[in-house]
Amino acid sequence: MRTFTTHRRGVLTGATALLAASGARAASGPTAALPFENGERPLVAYPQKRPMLVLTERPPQLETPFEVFDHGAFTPNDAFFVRYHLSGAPPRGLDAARHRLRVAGAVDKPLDLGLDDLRRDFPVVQLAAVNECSGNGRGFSAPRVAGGQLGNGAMGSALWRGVPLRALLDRAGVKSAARTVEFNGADNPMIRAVPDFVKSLSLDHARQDEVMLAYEMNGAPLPLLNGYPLRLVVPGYYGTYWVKHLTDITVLEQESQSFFMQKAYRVPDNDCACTPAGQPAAQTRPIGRLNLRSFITNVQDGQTVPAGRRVLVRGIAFDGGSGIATVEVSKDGGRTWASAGLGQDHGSYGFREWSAHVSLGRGDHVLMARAHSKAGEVQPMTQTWNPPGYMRNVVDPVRVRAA
Ligand SMILES: Nc1nc2c(c(=O)[nH]1)N[C@H]1C(S)=C(S)[C@@H](COP(=O)(O)O)O[C@H]1N2
Ligand SMILES: [Mo]
Repeated sequence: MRTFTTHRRGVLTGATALLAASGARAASGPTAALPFENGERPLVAYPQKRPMLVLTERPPQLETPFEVFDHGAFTPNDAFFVRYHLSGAPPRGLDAARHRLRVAGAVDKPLDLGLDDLRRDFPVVQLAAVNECSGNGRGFSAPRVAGGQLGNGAMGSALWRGVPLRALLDRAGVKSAARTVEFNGADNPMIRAVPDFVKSLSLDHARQDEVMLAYEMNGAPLPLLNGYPLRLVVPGYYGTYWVKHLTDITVLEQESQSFFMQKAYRVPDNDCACTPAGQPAAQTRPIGRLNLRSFITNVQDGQTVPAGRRVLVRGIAFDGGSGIATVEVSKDGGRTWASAGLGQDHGSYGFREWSAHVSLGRGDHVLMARAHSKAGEVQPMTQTWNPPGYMRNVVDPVRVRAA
């Protein structure tokens, strides 16, 4: 039996066995139902996690129970969603004390650093940022699309702490012909035919202030399943770029040829990143910034609320980094809107809480929230379509009965 060690917390004995056993438990244990066909999911507690909705066991893909988002602007580590591609993930035997990060390729001075070196020799940055999977909400796609049938629990906001990527690139001395920076983690394919999970950023993007290598999340070491002991954090961008268990940074003089840049995680190359329903895209580009979204978190679809009294409606909103300007709430399915109050500003990359009061007469009503970004965008009332079901951000109806 192998063991995992976790930084500062000692040895997590038998985490591998636990990962296997949790699969066995899933067959008969508690479940949660997502509101679409085949939406029943086992609720299982993996190591360092509370019970989460299991999409796949091998590799573990876990969704956050939606009610967690009603408890504040930060998603607790033990409830933060988990996404992996390669069946052997998470990698075994990770140990912060022995972990190495290499910076190589088109640089003057390749680096080979331990986490102690990162903490001692480089500046510290800390930032709240939303990590959202491109396919968050894919299960609601209409017409439906292939891929993990996710509800809205493949997102989370955390306070990330680490080292600015630019500081490492500067230390290594990037050559003048360099254009791209590639990132690889400790998880590897089990067979040669499967491509490794490698992602890239343009050199210009990699050098932006907010891009960091994080070793802490919400004041604690990263949970194993969220990238322990070191991950890339790309604020404002979809989670696919946030490479976990980071071991290798390679500076290139050309574009990355990785499967996960050239073939996967691409969207139609037009303004709406969309195609007519059911049709493929003629041209695609790598997915980029997070779409503007908002969610009502304290009232559920189908719920009964008191009639003729003030009812609190609250939730969260975020976008790709401009920040939230306003959130509006409708109690009549989008015919009229009223401004919500915004909660504390944790920076333009994090969740922004909001709340409003509505008063409802007896009968059926449709509540909605709609965010406006500081970049001047507004959430759409109808959802466009794309083949992989990425970037969902439509205003969602919450049907309630006042009684
Ligand atoms: N090493 C590694 N990093 C990875 C992935 C992966 O499969 N392996 N998946 C990516 C994708 S698609 C997403 S959405 C995020 C999810 O981060 P989380 O599991 O910490 O929530 O991790 C990204 N980083
Ligand atoms: Mo993802």
